[in-house]
Amino acid sequence: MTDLILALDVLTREEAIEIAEKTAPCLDSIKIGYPLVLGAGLSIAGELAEFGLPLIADFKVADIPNTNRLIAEHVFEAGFSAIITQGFTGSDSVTSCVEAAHDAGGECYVVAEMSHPGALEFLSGENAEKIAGMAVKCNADGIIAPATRPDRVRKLREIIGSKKILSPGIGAQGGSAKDIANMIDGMIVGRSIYQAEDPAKAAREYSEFRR
Ligand code: O7E
Repeated sequence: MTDLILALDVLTREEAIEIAEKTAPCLDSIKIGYPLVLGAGLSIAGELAEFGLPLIADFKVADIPNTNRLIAEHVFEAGFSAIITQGFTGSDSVTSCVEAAHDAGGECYVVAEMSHPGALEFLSGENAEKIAGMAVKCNADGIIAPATRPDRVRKLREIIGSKKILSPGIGAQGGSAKDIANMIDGMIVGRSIYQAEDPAKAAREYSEFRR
């Protein structure tokens, strides 16, 4: 299955609820992070959970093991189903997030390689491959890999085997759903849906790439 995950990076509760109402029937889950939570408060997670879709917490957690666990505990208490952590902090920090997620019955994904051009400075190539290998050893549920670089997704897939790959960078950042959908487990799409003139139509069009 390739899921369609909406990156709901709007800034207010009202916009978030409006877009979720329009698009939820075509989505498999919703990802929120700093833009919305800093604007609307963590309680927005409970409101969005009412749409009946899994909610992914994208705080790209990147701290020492104890702090990572404390953050993860808040996230799962707030109603999220999954958390995203950075991998460059090392295996003890990642393990802490994975364990907190699994203790709560949730999932943990590790950012291996990012989708923007600047990622090529530090967070790509050999470093990304090492992070992907480490994510497997730490028993993470999957990794984040860039839809803007399908060749890299292919390489990271060789390393992680059947673990999941969630991929941002489709649409606004130039990645193509058509090119990447059959290589990954989740397409993360933000602006191309929530900034579209007709978000419901845009979500429906992306949902056609689910398999
Ligand atoms: O470009 P958009 O508008 O489609 O949004 C993409 C979303 O994916 C946005 O929330 C951004 O923060 C996130 N993202 C990336 O764009 N690139 C990455 O490398 C990683 C993420 C991300 O979501 O990481 C955790 C999944």
